[in-house]
Amino acid sequence: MSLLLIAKNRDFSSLEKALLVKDPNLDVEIWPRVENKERVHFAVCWNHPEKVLGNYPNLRAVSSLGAGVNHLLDDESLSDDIPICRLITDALQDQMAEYVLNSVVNYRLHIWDYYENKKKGVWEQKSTIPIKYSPVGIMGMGEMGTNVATLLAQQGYAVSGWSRSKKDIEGVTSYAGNNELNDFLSETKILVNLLPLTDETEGILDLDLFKKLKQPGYLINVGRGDHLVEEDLIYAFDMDYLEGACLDVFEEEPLPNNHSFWNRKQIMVTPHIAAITPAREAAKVLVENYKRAMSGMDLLYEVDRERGY
Ligand code: NDP
Ligand code: OXD
Repeated sequence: MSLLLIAKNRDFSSLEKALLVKDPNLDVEIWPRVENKERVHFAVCWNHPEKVLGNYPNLRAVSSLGAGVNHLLDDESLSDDIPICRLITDALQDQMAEYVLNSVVNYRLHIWDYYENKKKGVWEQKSTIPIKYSPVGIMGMGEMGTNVATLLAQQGYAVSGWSRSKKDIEGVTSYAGNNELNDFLSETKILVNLLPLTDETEGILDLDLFKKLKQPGYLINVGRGDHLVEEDLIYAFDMDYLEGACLDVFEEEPLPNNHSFWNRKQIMVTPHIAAITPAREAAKVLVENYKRAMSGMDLLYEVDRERGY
């Protein structure tokens, strides 16, 4: 029985090492050099080639190498009866909270304007936007969103969260379902997207939604690129619905060299790095789920295929 790591353009050496430290008896294979396809019982995938999973007839479970699983649910070669799980760790949650908090603070302090001014030798003081004028709304109150909301609330921000079901989190106002989306948006100045990508959420970040924020709003997209209607972001700047955006995820990754986002002053681009699990922590969860799958137990962080997350 083997555990297979599959990704395009990824160096798996530290993860392979960490998996073997965790369990020296594990048989780890790295795609595309697979000795025996029949022996592959557990696959760990990130940005994997289309239909590759159909090559392994004895798969018992598949894990994402991250929190998102849209790449696995979209893979038609993966049969419906194979359980899919996610990789959630404290490190992933903490990094996400740190990334969002930093993005919020950079916005309030106009850090990106100072960065531009430094290139031109311009000394111009701007008033920092007070916390009380910076209510944050988080779309998606799951493993990531809850941690982000808690940290921001502890820092003194007015925080609200939007999800399918109501939440009870200290210092956080909860809105649930489509009926409460408009109320949530009207309370929000800084919008953080931490939804999973599903049929329901694809394209949710559009002009109509930006229009409903406290204006001008600010967008932090750390969910998926396909949540955002890219041309609507530009219209939203032109119409002053939004004054800026910090984007970590894009429709096409890497973001193409000629993409207009690179030259937009209002947009901060980071290369999908908001949260990346360190190999040692990832190995703990992967080995646990591998063992569970081999012995027919329920998996940690198993995905509900019907819901799509
Ligand atoms: P979870 O599955 O734990 O949480 C998803 C949340 O979204 C839940 O609160 C859920 O509501 C809510 N939700 C789902 N569908 C809807 C909908 N139609 N309407 C309203 N709310 C909805 O996901 P995670 O928090 O672990 O991760 C979220 C996403 O963040 C990932 O899917 C991934 O795309 C992205 N991500 C990005 C990273 C990066 O580095 N940029 C790193 C990690 C994650 P409910 O609670 O009611 O079910
Ligand atoms: C994830 C990601 O889903 O890094 O974990 O995007």
